[in-house]
Amino acid sequence: MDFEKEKNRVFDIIAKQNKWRGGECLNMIASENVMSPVATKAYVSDFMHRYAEGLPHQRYYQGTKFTDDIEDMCNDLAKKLFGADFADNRVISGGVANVCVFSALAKPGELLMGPGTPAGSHISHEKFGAAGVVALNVEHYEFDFERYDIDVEKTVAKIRSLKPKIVTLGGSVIQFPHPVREIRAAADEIGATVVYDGAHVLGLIAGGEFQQPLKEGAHVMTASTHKTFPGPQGGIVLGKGLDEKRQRKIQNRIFPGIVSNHHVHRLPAMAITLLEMMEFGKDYAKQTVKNSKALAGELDRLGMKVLMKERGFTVSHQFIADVRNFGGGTKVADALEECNMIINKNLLAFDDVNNAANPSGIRVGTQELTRFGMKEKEMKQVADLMVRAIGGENKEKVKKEVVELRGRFKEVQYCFKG
Ligand code: DSN
Repeated sequence: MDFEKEKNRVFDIIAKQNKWRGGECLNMIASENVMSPVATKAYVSDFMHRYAEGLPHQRYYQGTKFTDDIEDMCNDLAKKLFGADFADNRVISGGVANVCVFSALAKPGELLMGPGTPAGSHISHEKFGAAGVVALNVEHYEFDFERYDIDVEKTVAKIRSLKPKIVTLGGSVIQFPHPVREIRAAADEIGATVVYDGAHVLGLIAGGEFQQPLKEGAHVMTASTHKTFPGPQGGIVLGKGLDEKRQRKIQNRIFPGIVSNHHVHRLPAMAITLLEMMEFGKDYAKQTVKNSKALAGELDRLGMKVLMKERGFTVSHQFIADVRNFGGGTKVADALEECNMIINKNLLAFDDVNNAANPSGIRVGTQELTRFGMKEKEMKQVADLMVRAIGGENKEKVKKEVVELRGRFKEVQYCFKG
């Protein structure tokens, strides 16, 4: 093997990725974001070489006194920012957070209920995903197709009748607040735990621009830390009013249960992002939602069927559109990618979950465009470019305009400078 050549190949791939996704694309995957330059700087340190199994100050290896400091700092900042009395930053992704929490709060064979993937739940809430892997049974809530949302009344009746151990809210498609208070009231009747998957909206929650699940009654909030919350890739578990027993079970599931080392190098970047969100989160979250509404509205005006129009499309960072008229989600997502606009195809609530290869919809998120300073004016331009790309206009021409637009928004905003 020519090692020099292969080594250079690695750096060549990095350079291409940095140039393309990092500098020439309009990135609108609703689950991605960019860290600030200061958080990025904090990401690379000696911590990335180290181990720290167990809880701070109770580790199984030596050499962890500064890991304890940074992990304590992350947990304290997270509790403050999210109004939680319990925070654990050791889960290495939102999905892992869900496995830990679900397996801690219910035994094999017991029932978890949630909206279901076509209605927005993350795959980890499903029988074919993490919930099933830890041998839970799964039933879905009732869906109101007219409002395109959870049918609260019928769902509460179903919860009363099926008596699940865990009820989930939140997830991967979430344009409007979920009925946390109503589901908590039903959960209390049967002794179930309410788990809100805040992976997508964590940054909006931090900025006070979305529902506050823990205040509204969720016992636990799981999340990833890199979607609207623009931190390092990873996860978090937060709790409020959770009794000692359930808290300990969750912590035991994290370690020694499912996570061994918890990727301690992400903690300094997490601490910086928590601080940045305390300082700049409100403005960032507000503009993200404004941009999401503006982009959805303009796409709708230009002929795309954006869902939930009657309710104003969205009050989060994301919206979904039914693109069957344009050939379906796969065709549209591919056409956009050819013009450097990156979104994902998405199941809609009426889709068969087995139709994930070509679902009816697309999902679009505005958090990353917002981080780079784009506002409503640019959203109009983005909508125009999207519709032209899907409509079959010369791809090179559209792509050139995309690269030009992106080139004017290179610096991350809403963060510490220097
Ligand atoms: N499935 C991812 C998403 O919502 O995009 C999250 O893991």
